[in-house]
Amino acid sequence: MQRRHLAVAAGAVVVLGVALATGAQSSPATPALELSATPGQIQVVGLPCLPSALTVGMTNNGRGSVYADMELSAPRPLVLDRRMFSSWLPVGQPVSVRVGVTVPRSARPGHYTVGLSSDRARLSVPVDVLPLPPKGPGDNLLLGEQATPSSTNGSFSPCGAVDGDADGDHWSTTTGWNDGTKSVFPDNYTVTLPSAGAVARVVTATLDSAKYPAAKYGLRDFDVQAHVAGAWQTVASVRGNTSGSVTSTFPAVQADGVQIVVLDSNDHAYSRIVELEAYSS
Ligand SMILES: [Ca+2]
Repeated sequence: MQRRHLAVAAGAVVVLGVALATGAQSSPATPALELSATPGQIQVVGLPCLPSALTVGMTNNGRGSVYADMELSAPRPLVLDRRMFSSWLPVGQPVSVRVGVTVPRSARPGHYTVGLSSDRARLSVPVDVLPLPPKGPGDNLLLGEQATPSSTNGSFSPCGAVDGDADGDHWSTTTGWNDGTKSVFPDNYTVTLPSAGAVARVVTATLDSAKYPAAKYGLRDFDVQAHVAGAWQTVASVRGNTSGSVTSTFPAVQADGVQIVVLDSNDHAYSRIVELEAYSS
């Protein structure tokens, strides 16, 4: 049997408010508290660099400011990075916080629920745990795996270059990696695999868009390295690049990690990778 949540659009806000009795008696009115979650439904994959998150909020629709607690609960295998959200709530001013939702690699796919509750309100948020993406021949081995760059600029995410989005037109702090040491090289973008396997091709997509062409902003000189039997070895070297996407092919190695060592970029300032991919053939 399968529950379906077809009607919940991404970005929707699910709201369940509990209006409280506010009789015209002398007792002070208890505030009505409204809970919210955005999006109204999320999907989670058991890979370390494909994180999911909810933004949960509370709104005080009562007559006076209150201090409120929201408890968050979730069944295994869901893991929440917070279990409680407490805030002073002025009337009519929503407050919200981000809650990371992850599952281990071994999580069984299925439908689960994150529960939000306060004294006077409840809200359930459906969570779909998806199967792991295939990592066979022809599949990108680096998708969602742990990325540990040498540095990361500002609000960019270390995971931005293994999130499956290689489109330079989408370049932003959410899909792409930009190092944090301006005009200082080398910079490393390192991705660790859960076990060693054949790697014979690496595709490096650097920043390349109409606004930010690779010839001006992309990687210029870099080495492609594979972690083989406990040591990094250079499997390809690229020099003087001006292309948005560089495919490096080499005799297959048994690697449990792949990294790009950036020696220079075309603006001589920052290393920018939109997506890094590796394949077994
Ligand atoms: Ca990306």
